[in-house]
Amino acid sequence: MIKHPLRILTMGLALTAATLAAAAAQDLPKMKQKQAYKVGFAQTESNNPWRIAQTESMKAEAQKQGWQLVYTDAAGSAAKQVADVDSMIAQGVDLIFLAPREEKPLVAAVMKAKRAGIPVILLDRRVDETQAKPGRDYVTFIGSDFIDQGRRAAEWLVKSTGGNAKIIELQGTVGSSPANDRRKGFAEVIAKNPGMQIVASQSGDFVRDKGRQVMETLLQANPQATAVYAHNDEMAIGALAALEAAGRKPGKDITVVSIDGTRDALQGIVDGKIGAVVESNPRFGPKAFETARRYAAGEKIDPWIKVPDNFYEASNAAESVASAY
Ligand code: GZL
Repeated sequence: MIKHPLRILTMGLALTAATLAAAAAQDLPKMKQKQAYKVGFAQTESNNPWRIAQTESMKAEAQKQGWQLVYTDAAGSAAKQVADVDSMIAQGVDLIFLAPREEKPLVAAVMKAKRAGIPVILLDRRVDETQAKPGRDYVTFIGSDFIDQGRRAAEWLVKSTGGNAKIIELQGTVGSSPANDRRKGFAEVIAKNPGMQIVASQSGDFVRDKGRQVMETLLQANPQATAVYAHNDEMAIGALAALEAAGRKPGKDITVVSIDGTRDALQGIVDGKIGAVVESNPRFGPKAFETARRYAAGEKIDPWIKVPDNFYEASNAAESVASAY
């Protein structure tokens, strides 16, 4: 008997739910204590300085600790990142560090590793916590408070514009926790200031040239804009090119605020083109490996190990350019 497509879909969803529930019921995999480990690091992509700095930090720490690192680069594909985690499971790594590109698709990778008895530590980005939880499905999330980053960017913008601005927002990767939460934190503060208005908001995927293209389009449609909020520095730098090509003078007739702390962005502050940058520290290596070792030793690990972030503006950017990435 041919099953109706809807029936097949319903069965599929039921199976997924059942699989998730079964995995959730299992205990968090342990990590045997050894002198050195074989660990995986599943990176999202290497298309901007932030991602490259994160990878360099992980590779340097693996070298320093004498651990074997199985590194993969998903080249911007959540599906490939899930497959990359599959390959690490097949290689029998002791633990997986995962920077989940997007919140929902990467839940599958976390649960597959758990079912295979391999602990996962999330770095940098979160997965959907209604489906996978720290302390139950993965060890912990090590990363910044992206909602607070959005709030800090908005608070600075309110102060620097006297509470009056028409804002173009350049969002990060669609479905990623930094994009979702930076938007949420920023909007929360803007909503409390009647003179502040987000006139347009669109994703530039955290990429410089997409940021430039999106800025060009949104600026044409919103010539009245007086401020730009970029979810990362690469899109902010791209936005500067679009603004100047349109005859605008960033830092004079339009205020730009961003997040990350790359060398180009800090130089942009020194040059007076970018107003402020909220740091999002990419150098996870030491804390990631220390946490794995603590977990292996049987220590209780907090569900969120929060990474502290600096704040850069005209008063302190110059002194940090040399050490930036
Ligand atoms: C933030 C990180 C973001 C950066 C971007 O922790 O996930 O991804 O802000 C990067 O520059 O692409």
